[in-house]
Amino acid sequence: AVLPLAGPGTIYATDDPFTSERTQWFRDARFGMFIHFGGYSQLEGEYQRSDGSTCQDAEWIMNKCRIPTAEYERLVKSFNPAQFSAKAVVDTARAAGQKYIVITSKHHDGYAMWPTKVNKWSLRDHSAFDRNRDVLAELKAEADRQGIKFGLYYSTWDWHDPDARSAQNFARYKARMRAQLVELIDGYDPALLWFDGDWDTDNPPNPWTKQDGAELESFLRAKDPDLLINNRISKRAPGVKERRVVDGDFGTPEQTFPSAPIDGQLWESCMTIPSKWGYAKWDKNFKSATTLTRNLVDIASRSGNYLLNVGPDKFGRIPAPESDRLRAMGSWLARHGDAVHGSSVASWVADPAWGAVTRKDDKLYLSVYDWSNSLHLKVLEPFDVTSARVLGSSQHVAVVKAGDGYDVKPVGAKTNDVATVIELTVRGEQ
Ligand code: FHN
Repeated sequence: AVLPLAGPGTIYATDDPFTSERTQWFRDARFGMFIHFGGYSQLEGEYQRSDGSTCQDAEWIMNKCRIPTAEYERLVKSFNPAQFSAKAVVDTARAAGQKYIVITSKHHDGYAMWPTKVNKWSLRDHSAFDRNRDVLAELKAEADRQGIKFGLYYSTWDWHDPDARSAQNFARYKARMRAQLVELIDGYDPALLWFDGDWDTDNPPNPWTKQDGAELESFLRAKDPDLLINNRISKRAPGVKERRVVDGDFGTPEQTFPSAPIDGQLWESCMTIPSKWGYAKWDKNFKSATTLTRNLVDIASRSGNYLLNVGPDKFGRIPAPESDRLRAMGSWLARHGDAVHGSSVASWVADPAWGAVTRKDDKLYLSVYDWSNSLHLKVLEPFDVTSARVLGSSQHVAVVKAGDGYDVKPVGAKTNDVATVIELTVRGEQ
C-alpha cells in the first residue's frame, strides 16, 4: 500500500524534490550520520542542584532541569572537546556506510558550534576550547576529503536569546538568525540544512510562524538553489504530531518510520542509538546492530533515508557503543550494500513478513531476516526472474511460480544472522 500525500507537497522549491537532479545524492545515500554535539555535552546528562539532588537529561538539560541561563553559561564555560577528531568521525561514518553527515550547528540552547560573529555564545567565545580550532570547518574539510556530504542542523527555537521568546522583539532575533545562517552557508557550504524547533510551546514561548518558515525558505533557496532543506523549517498544523507533511524537500519522522512508502515525497527517519540525542553518561540502553541494520533495510525498502545519531562526549569522542554498532552495520553493508545504497521501492512485490525487498535497476534484493527454505514473494505487477543467487555465496536458489507470486527456495543455510540477501535478476513485462 502507498500512503496518500499528506500535505500540499513542496511549495517553495521550483523543482520536484522527489525526482530532481538536485536531490539525487540524497535519494541514493539512504544512510547518514546525525551528530548532536553542543554546550550540553559538557554536562554529560546530569545536573547537581544546589539542594544536593540530581536532575538528568541530555541536550534538553537546560530546559528540563530548569537551569538558569547564567548558571548554564557557567557550566558550559569549561567545555573543552579537545579530543574531537574530524578524521575519526568521518572514518566512522565511512566505515558504517553512511554517505552524509548532519551536525548540530546550534541546538535549542542557542550555543553556536562555529565562531559566529552574531554573538559570543559560541564554542569559540564561551568555552575552554582552543580558540584557533573550528569543529565545523574541520568536519567539512574532512567530509569533502572523504567524499561524504556535509549538512548542518539549526534550531530556530532558542532558549538563550531573550528576543527569541518575545513576540515583540522576534524580528530582531530573526535578523540574527538569518545572519547566522548566512555565516553557515558562506563559511561551510552545506549540502543540506536541517531545521528543528518548529512546534508550539509556551516554555519558553516559540513565536515562529508558518510565514516565518516560508520567508526563510525562499531566502535560503535564493542564496543557494542546490540546498536541501527539511520540512521543519515550517510549522506543523496545531495538534499534528506526524511529520510527514513536506514543506521543505523532505519529511522527517523521528524515532520511527512509516510502514509503507510515501507516494511522491522524500523522507528521512532520524533515530538515536541509545534513548537520547546528546551525550548522557547514564544513557546505556543501546539498540542492537541487528535492529539498526534491519531498520535501515526496512527504511530503504520504503524509499526513505536513515539518519542515525551519535552524541559525542564532552571530550568530543563518539562513545564506543555507538561507533561499534555503526561499524557492525558497515560490515553488513560491505557485503550487502547493493540492497541499500542507490536502491528504491520494489513496487512489483508486496512487503513480505520474512524481511524486506528493495530494487535497483533489474535486480530485486530480498533481505531475509527469518530464514526458511521457502520464502513466498507476493507479486503485484508481473515480472520474470532470470537468475537468483545469495549475495556473497555460491549456494543455489530455486525460484518457482506459486499461487499469487513466487516461492524462493534457497538451498542451504542463511549466510548472515542480521539478514541474508537473495538477489533476483528480473525482467518486467511492460
Ligand atoms: O528537541 C529535539 C531533539 O533534541 C532532537 O534534536 C531531535 C532530532 O530530530 N529533534 C527535536 C525534537 O523534535
